[in-house]
Amino acid sequence: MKNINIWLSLFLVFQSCNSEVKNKSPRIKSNIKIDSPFSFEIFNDDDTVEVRISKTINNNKKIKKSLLINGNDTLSFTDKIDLYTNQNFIYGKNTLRVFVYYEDESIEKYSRQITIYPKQKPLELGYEIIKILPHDSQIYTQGLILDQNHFYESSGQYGKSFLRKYTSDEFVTSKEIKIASNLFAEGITILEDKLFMLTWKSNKGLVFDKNTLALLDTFEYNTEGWGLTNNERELIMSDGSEKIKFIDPSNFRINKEIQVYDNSGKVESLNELEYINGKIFSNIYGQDKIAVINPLSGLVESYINLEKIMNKKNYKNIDVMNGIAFNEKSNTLYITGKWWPSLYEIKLSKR
Ligand SMILES: [Ca+2]
Repeated sequence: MKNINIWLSLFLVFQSCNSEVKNKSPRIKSNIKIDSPFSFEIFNDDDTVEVRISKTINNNKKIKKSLLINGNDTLSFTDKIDLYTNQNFIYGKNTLRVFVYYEDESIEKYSRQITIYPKQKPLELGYEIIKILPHDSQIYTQGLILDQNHFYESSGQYGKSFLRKYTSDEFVTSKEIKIASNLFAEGITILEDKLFMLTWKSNKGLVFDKNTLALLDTFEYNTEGWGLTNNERELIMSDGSEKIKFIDPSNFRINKEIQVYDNSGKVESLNELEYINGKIFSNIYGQDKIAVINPLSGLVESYINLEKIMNKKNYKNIDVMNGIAFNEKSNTLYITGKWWPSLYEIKLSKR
C-alpha cells in the first residue's frame, strides 16, 4: 500500500511539472518591436507606410541589416524605411514581412498586417431596359447563366432545389433535375461542356454534363458556397464574405484569392457572379445592387443600382435581386431575383 502511495505521489508530481511547463512554454519571446505601422492600420492608395523597428530592452545583439518584403518588392533597411502603396498592393489585408539579420549570423522573422483602401470612388453606371421577359416566380434564383441559346438557372432551398435548362426565346424547359434534398443549390457556371454548381453550407460542389445534366463528379471546398462564374481558365467563387477565390477546375485547388474593397472599406455579401469583358460582376446580397470588380486588385470600379428596376410593393412574395447573365452577342445583361416574375434585359450606360 505504501509503495502504491509513493508511486502515486511521484506520478502527481510528474504530472504537475508537466502542466507547469505546458503553461509557460507557448509564449515566444520577441526581440524586435515593429513600432510602425500598427497592426491592421488602414492606408489609402498613394499613401506612404513608414516601417520602423526597434530592439527590445534585453536585445543586445547588433543588427547587420533588415529586409522588408511586400509582394514582389524586397527592400533593405536598418531600422526605418518608407513603403509606397501605389504599386504592387492588392486591396484589403496585406502582410509585410520583416527579416532581421544580426552580426552574429542569426536571423529573426516578423510580420505585420495592414489594410489598404482604394482612394478611387466607384462610378455609378446607369442602365436602360431593353426587354422585360417572363421569369418563373417559383424559382428561388441562386445562379443564372446564358449559354448559346439556353438559360440555366439553379433554384435554392432544402428539399426544393433544382437546376433548369430552358430556351431563351420561348422559355420552354428543355431539361430539369432535382438536387438531393440535403443540398441547397447555389451558384452555377459553365466551363467547356461542364456545368459546375455550388451548394450553400455542405462544402460540396457538383459537376454536371451541360447537355444532359447528368451528374459527372463532385468536389469540396471549406467555406460556404454562394456565387460562381469563370474566366475560361478558372472557376471564380464567392462565399458570402468580401473574398473571391479563383479555383483550378481540374483539381479544385485555390490559385488565388482577392478581397473586394471600395473607398469606404470591404464589400461583403458578394453573391451571384458573372464574368463580363474581363470584370467580375457581383450582386450584393440584400441590396439589389451590382458591383463591377477588377479581378486583379479587388477594386470596385463601379456600381449598378437596380433598386428601382421594379416596384416591389406591387408583389406579395418576392425576395432579393439575384441573378446576372450576359449575352455576348448583344452586349446586354439579364437580371432577375428570387421569386421574381420578370427577367430584365438591360444595357449599361455611363452616367
Ligand atoms: Ca451568373
